[in-house]
Amino acid sequence: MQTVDVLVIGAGFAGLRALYRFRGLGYKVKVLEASEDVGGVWYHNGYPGARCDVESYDYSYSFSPELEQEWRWSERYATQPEILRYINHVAERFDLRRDIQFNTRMTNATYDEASARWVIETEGGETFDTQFFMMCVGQLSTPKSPNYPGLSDYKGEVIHSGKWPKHEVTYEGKRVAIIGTGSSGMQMTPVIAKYAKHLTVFQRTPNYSIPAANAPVTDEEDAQVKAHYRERRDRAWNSATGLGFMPNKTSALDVTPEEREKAYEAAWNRLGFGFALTYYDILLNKQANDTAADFIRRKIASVVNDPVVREKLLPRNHAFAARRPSVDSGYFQAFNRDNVELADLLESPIVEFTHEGIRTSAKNHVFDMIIFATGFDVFTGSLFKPNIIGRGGITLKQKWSDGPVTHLGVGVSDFPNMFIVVGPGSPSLLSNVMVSTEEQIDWMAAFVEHMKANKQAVFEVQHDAEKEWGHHINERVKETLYLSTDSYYNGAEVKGKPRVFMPYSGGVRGYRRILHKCAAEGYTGFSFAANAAWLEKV
Ligand code: N01
Repeated sequence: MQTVDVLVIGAGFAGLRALYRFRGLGYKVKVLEASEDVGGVWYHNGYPGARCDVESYDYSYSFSPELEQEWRWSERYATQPEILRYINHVAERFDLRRDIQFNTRMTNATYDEASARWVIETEGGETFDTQFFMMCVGQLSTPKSPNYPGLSDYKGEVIHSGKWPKHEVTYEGKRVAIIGTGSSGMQMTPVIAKYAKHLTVFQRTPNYSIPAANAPVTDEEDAQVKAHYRERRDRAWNSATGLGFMPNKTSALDVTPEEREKAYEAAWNRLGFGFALTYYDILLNKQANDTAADFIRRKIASVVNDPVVREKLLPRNHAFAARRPSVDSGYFQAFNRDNVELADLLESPIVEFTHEGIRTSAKNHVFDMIIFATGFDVFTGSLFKPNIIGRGGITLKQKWSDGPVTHLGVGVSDFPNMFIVVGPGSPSLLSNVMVSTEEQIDWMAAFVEHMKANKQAVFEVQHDAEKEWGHHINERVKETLYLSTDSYYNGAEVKGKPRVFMPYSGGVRGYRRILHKCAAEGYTGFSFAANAAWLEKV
């Protein structure tokens, strides 16, 4: 059995950051990673066209000014290989690999009440004993593939976007299917379209998307960002989304249609996700939202030639950004190619897979390769994979049977000394997740330092605090349009999943203030103890 102070699960952006921070404070840290290398989702999502839809300079670590200065991003939105190179660079530069154990999947984590420590077991039969236990497993890391009748009969290649093979995948001369039109499907479509003999995109829900307006980063731009990096970070930390866009105080309904058109046009051509912040109430008021949605529909319509395909691609059944919109590079234009076909699943659902392809209610499709871009079991998928057993033998799955409950998205009652990073209850997927990751980990490190200074060995979330935070999450989301549609924010992506809104919609800046207030007031909502004996009394 190995004994450590902090055991971290996952060697993606969050796990590496946790290792760096806690090791720097003198704690003995170990990271367990199921895969053979660092990178988390960026290791697995190697599909063609994969790139970040947050600008490179903002989707990067802020903890080291030297790292900021020496790393040179080549494009405004970095591709997956470039992000993976960055993660590897960080791992090397800060000598992180020596504390990461690869090819090691955690299967069980059990809180031992007598010692007030966690016992972690792995698939390979190893055991670790740790005081603190951190889940850094991401939110989009358990791929979800529909289980169609006949799937196992299909003789061609089947690939999931979130578990892209490491061998080279070629499309030349092939008939390819993509199922799903979320960010992954939309990113890969124009790239695969260029090479495949024929590409069929199966769409269930038309999705909003904003052009990436990607471009190479010039030396001048790079120097400009690097000369003012702190100010840029400050803007990100103090913005609602962590993307650095400052709140616009104007309502979309308080300007003339001409002014609005001009503002949307400017944002469309330059801002990526910032488009959603053209007016402060786009995500708060349906009428305001309609103005943005209508603008996007007109933009989509203007680039698709075929009137029937055009109509099918227009998102109409949900408010813009109430589900995660995409940032694309030529998705809609790809349907103007002769070799690209849109298959509308609402009109003609999939009946079954056959040995040579897919049969819908309309026709038989023959494919050499089928790609599932069907998303993930979001937020809880990877938290439920291992068996996490807290106080009194309760499992995390049991505890969250009606949906996740947390205090501040940091910890869970009955699971002492366990941290969850950018999981449910935190801004997470509603923010630039890099900002939220660093914010939480630094806060957790200060929290543990506080415990050490006060000679406390155990923390636990108070039940009332957890209830209050859940109430606050629900109150904040009611101010928005997020509840107006089904989405993975509210558990609709997996049949039978509890339908609760999981991330915190109060914004990065607001969340940050709440975390800091909690710390300033002596970590309200948490109980502390010097040893395990107190647990009997709680
Ligand atoms: O997954 P999704 P994703 N039959 O869940 C469809 C991040 N990301 O991998 O909407 C047919 O968004 C489903 O249809 P519907 C980003 O946060 C970031 O694309 O359920 N179709 C939908 O169209 C993103 O939001 C980047 O009706 C089925 C699609 O599959 C998140 O990851 C890049 C189906 C799934 O869309 C997930 O994106 C890529 C079925 N049975 C991803 N089941 C960056 O740029 C599902 N679908 C950083």
